[in-house]
Amino acid sequence: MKSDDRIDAGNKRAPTEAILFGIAPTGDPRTAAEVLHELQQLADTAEFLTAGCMVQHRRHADPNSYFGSGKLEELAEVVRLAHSGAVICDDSLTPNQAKTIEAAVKVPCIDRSELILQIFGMHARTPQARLQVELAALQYEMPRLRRRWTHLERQRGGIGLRGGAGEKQIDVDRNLLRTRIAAVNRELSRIAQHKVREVAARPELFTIALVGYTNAGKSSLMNRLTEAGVLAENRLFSTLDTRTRPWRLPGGRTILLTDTVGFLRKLPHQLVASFHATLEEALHADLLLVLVDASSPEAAEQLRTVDEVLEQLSAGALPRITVLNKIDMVADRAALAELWRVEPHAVPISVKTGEGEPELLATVQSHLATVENRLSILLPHTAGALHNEIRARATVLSEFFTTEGCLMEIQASPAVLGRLLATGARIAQPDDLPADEPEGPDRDG
Ligand SMILES: Nc1nc2c(ncn2[C@@H]2O[C@H](COP(=O)(O)OP(=O)(O)OP(=O)(O)O)[C@@H](O)[C@H]2O)c(=O)[nH]1
Ligand SMILES: [Mg+2]
Repeated sequence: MKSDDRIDAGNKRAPTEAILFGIAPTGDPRTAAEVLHELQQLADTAEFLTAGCMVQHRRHADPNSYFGSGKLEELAEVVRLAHSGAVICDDSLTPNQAKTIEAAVKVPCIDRSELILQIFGMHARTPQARLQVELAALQYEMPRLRRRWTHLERQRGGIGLRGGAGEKQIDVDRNLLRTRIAAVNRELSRIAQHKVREVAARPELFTIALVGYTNAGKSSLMNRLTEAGVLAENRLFSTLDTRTRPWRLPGGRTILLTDTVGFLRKLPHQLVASFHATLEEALHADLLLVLVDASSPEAAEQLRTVDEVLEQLSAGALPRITVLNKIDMVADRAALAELWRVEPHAVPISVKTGEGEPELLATVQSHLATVENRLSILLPHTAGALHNEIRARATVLSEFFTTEGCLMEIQASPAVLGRLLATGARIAQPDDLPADEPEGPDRDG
């Protein structure tokens, strides 16, 4: 089998039945299906049918064959009895481990990295996402060329690789891969530069990035708040590119929301590197909303993974609000209480029912109040055109019309305040207040 066929999963094919396998620590009381629950979701998303799960309890994977030899024979027997078309490993395998497993089970062996690459290949929509997936797939291929050619040589009855046609072909392929990798990198950095210019040209709007484990409900929350129409579905990695949409707060202020690619435990390192640029854009945000699927039995572990990835991206210190989503589906109240103990300031919500949305809004607004400045300004009638802009970019705490213009108390970032003062507004003076209003402008809520 050519591994291109596996990575290019965009083509429709009849679902292949697969046996999932992995290792668990000695003494782990979970069933094989529980240990491999996430792998099964991934396999499902990649359109495989799970025909069975097998787990070996051991401390480390065998460096040559992943499973021990007895267990590997058992796996081969199960594959034979179930007539499975593939085996899928819960970890990333070395080319050598994959080769040994395929020789034993006699069907293609797909590892976690390859499975995730397939899913990314299926879901990539924008040119940037497609190139990022292609880059990751090319890098994944590079060390595996030898395995592919060993197969071909064996099929043709060759006598091994040394000096044979396969060896020459590996060199040719390796050069082709290198050339393509360089071209994709060039194209990606062109897109990245364009994005940097785009982000820099954005009006100084407060930006929030939605980050979190895959399937936590980031796109659903974005849709609910902005009516953005982003694809949200019960599959892993629905979103691969970064999308930014305006969120209009009550009162008319607009802040930007950025939806991002979901995180995952044991994400292939090629993909982490490729998607760095996408995430980097999001990580220029002023605030992170870290979404957690509170109904998942793995919620605490998923939150830890998110923390680790944020650390790796040097975004660990960004201000953040943790949001416990899918509260409508939480069955295990004790697990929820435990999450709360770890994240005492987390906001519980349900994007589905709308529960908790007002509290989330209030939390975001009170964060804004702590990081922005308040100022009383006078907007002279001659600068009346700025009025709508102020409403969109700043929180208007009060406003009051006088003969001079509009007297406003506003809260905004120093950049926005600076620009307003440079384009027609001025700082309000005590004598801007009408004589009968010595205490200050009326508050209108
Ligand atoms: N019951 C329930 N389901 C929800 C809630 N929020 C989201 N979902 C569902 O969870 C699934 C995943 O939602 P998405 O918004 O695609 O999740 P995501 O975090 O964007 O996922 P990726 O893009 O894959 O990283 C969808 O089927 C949603 O309908 C909620 O509050 N309650
Ligand atoms: Mg999404």
